[in-house]
Amino acid sequence: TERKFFVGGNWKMNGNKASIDVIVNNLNTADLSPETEVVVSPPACYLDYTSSRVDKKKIGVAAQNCYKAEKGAFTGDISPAMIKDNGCEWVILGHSERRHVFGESDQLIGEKVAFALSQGLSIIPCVGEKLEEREAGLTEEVVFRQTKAIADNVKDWSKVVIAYEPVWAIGTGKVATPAQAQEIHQRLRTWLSEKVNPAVAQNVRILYGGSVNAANCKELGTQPDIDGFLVGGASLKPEFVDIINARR
Ligand code: G2H
Repeated sequence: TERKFFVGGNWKMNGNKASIDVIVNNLNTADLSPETEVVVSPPACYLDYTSSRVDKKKIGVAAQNCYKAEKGAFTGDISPAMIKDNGCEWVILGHSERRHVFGESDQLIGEKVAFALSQGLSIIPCVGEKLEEREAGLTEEVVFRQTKAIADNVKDWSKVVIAYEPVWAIGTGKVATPAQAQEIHQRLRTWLSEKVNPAVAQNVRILYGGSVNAANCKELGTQPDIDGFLVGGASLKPEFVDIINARR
């Protein structure tokens, strides 16, 4: 396929200027595969600090969330324009922690998708089932419902990289097997082919997320419908470089 491999580092609510210096210096000087598109995602208060330090030729920067309005009385939130003003091009939307810790709905995430795209950001919307949903045989129903709420709000798919992150595999050390991940990625691509169109399904990158590390990334990365990773815990460590280079 021609889909460029993509690895995002989602730092979540971790770190400080000193630890960001260590991560960024490591990435800037590392031998990163030019075949991989790399994005890191710091906490909102470090967007400027991070984007002004990464080597922009090799590394993009994403916010972890944003709101669906340009400005106004939305205490505690940030807008797409603010993300861009801090030198960043991307935003993660609908991460499972936004859904399940902060109660974001499919409806709200869809509105954020539409607004972030309209403001010129590229987006990494996330989908994924909870353990009880998987055990009840609802994985596809949940993933397709979440994806529909996103897809209904996308016109330009070149600005979208989807992340499939089964909630039971997030930060638990319990990674999906390559076969489990591939199965859902393939079904999601088929869904996109039928519900959006075949060209979008063929070209959109679908990342796997959930306890990806240096030890498991190679086998996951060889699956035909896995086009990269969204990495949490391991993106804070030097092994993030090995994950970026998983296909080498
Ligand atoms: C899933 C992932 C990053 P981790 O949330 O988005 O985190 O790799 O720590 O499971």
